[in-house]
Amino acid sequence: MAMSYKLPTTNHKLLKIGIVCYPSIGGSGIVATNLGNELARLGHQVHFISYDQPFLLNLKAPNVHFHKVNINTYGLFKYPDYTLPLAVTIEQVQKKYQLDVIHVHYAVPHATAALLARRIMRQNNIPLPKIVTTLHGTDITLLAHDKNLLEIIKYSIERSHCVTAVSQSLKDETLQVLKTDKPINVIYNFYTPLPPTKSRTSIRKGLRIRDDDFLAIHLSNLRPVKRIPDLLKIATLLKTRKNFKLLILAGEPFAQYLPLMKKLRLKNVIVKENVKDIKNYLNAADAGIYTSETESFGMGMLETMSYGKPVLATKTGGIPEVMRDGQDGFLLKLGDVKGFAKKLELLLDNPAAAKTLGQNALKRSREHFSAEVIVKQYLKYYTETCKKTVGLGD
Ligand code: GMT
Repeated sequence: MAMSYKLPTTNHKLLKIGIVCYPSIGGSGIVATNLGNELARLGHQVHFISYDQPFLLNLKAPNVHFHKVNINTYGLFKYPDYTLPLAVTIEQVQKKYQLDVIHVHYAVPHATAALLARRIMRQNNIPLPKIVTTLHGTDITLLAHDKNLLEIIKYSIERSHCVTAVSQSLKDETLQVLKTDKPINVIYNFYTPLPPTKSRTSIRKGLRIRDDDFLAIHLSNLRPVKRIPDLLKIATLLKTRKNFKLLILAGEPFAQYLPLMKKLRLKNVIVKENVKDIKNYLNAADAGIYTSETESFGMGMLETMSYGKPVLATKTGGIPEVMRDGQDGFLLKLGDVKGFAKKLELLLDNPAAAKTLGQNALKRSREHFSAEVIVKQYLKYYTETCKKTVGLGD
């Protein structure tokens, strides 16, 4: 498995780029951090701005800088505010480094803070950067349905110089929900699989499962949108298949689902929280399973595909843009737990078919969602599309 790629030669001038993202585990944090890491590898100066150091960030790498946003909790304010200290930190970084582009991940509060920072910069005669906003989903699929937030989301998107969405499905939904004609470019997410550091056998030993057990894996933050009860129902339907095991790698505490696990008397489900070496578990698994109500992209699916494993997922949001039904795995109707169980049985009974689907998935992940393919698109976007964008009126 080729895990890294040759540095592409680039004709672009070297840029100074700010990246504003959430630092914690989550698809958007992974994409933003890896994008910054890749840009730094290409020689661009990359300045991360966040309330904590993103967990995938290697500060010892050349061209990588991190600026922490300090949040004060004055007794005067009932609720600590992040937007204002973030805006001031962005302005201070700009004053010192004069960035060409500030690429924010999420419209609120990140684009809002960057736009406010830009107004302060103008006031203080500081050279102005372009603001690029990437939409990851929740801004639109959840927050924009809140009357208190809709207008600020719309403003932050419309006033950004350039906007990208991680799938066509998210772009369409954004245009429809915000009733805007703001140009939005689709740039898909990417993922670079890291080589495993432990063998399949040793990981399986640690999980107390056999080498010939069929291990389905699910990784997510367990938010309600992931429909964890559906996963548990699928595992219930497969109780009679003694060699079926489901591994849930939980980004957030699993405790809320323990009563259901107990009620369903599940013995074939293993849960691990806060796993850092996800690569070893993906490598040791046989397939991925994702029951989400919606996903603007579905990073967990891409991560699974990047390790050469087939994926079973709901046909919703941007997922069908990432994987193809019958080629990289199977797409199923939301809530069709019986359908999921049937397809898993099909894979259990046909290891050769599972292998072929997994190989297709790997090929697709490399051809469409690799750093090599996607980082170039962002660079082109920063240097060509955004360069031309004028008329923000701020
Ligand atoms: O909602 C989440 O699962 C977290 C969120 C995030 O910030 O990572 O995920 C959203 O962005 C990811 C990265 O672009 C996408 O892969 C996820 O599909 C998207 N989540 C939803 O749309 C629910």
